[in-house]
Amino acid sequence: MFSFFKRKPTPVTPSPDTAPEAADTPDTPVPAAAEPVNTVPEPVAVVESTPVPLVAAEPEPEPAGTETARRPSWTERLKAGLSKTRDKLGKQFAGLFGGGKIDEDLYEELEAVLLTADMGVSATQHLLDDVRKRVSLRGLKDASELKGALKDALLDLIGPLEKPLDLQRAAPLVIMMAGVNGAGKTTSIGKLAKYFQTLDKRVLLAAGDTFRAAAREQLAEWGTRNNVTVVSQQGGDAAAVCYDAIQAAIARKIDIVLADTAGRLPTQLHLMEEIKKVKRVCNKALPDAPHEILLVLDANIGQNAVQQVKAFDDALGLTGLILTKLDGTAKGGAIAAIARERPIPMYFIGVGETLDDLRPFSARDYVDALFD
Ligand SMILES: Nc1nc2c(ncn2[C@@H]2O[C@H](COP(=O)(O)OP(=O)(O)O)[C@@H](O)[C@H]2O)c(=O)[nH]1
Ligand SMILES: [Mg+2]
Repeated sequence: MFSFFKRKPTPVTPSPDTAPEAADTPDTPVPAAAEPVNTVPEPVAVVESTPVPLVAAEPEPEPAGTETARRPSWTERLKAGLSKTRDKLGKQFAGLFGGGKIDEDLYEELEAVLLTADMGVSATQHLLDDVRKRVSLRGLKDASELKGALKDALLDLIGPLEKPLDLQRAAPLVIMMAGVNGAGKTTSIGKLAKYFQTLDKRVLLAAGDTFRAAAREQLAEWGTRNNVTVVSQQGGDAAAVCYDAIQAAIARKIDIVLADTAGRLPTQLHLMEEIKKVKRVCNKALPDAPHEILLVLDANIGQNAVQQVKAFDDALGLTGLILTKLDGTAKGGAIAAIARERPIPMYFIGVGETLDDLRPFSARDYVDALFD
């Protein structure tokens, strides 16, 4: 049986059953409302911060005093987060949009600017063609009018990436993370746990990065901070952990399971097989699970993100993306490259390391933060 512990996971007696096999067998019965079952070979621990129902995150305290003590709003943080990209683009745009004639030289300069923001060749070409059309349709003559046309073109390009995550369509809704090491998977899970709690959702975390003890501890830490349960296992199999987490979520009427996974490169085929197995086993624990497979991308890799998106999508069938660390890079244009080459919904973007620095992606806010 599972054991439920306060904070410190303690091993429980292992069963002779071998869960990875059991979980991987097509005929494995899936209990409708599972008692947590001992289907794993290794000790399983559920770290429970508190047995009371999950509480919605507390509203940010408004410090008494002046307006200046106020925590910056999301729009302000988004703007600050995108400041590197904006500064880089802005300086160049200032020259471009300053005035003068719209001519071929100007288009060439614009092309160079878009490429340096890591938009990639295809998106850059697309944007240039679109801007040319808008310029001719609107009869624009002066370079100062180009900015509006470019903003509109960019908004049209990245707009389709904006899609709300449908949290209602299953309970528990199982969200599996994927991505390379250090992309921000575990941190994003911590942030999302809090974000979903503010929407009155009951959240459970699955410590599916079983390769490193530190990864388990890191997730347990996020669990404690957010007051949510973390299902983890010492050593062993990510698929088994996720299987058990889903069973526990069903039994406890949890709304959302966030499953962490170990980092991997898409070229590491054995590791890609391992994550495919996690996906299959989730599906055995609950039909249609995982409902979401999110690739977490570090914005610092710029347009190389496109290759990662394609490779993970081909292997796993991604349902969405999370772009982290936009605050540390001037390569924020990568979103345009993704929109052009593999338009998978960009559910969330991250602009910092605190709990509140991950929010749903808004194409309009993004374009405004880049240009204004
Ligand atoms: N500046 C910044 N750092 C981030 C962001 N998201 C994650 N990180 C940091 O990136 C590092 C790796 O994150 P982690 O979640 O452990 O990556 P994982 O290996 O994919 O699980 C940590 O130091 C995080 O604090 C972000 O949006 N902005
Ligand atoms: Mg991690």
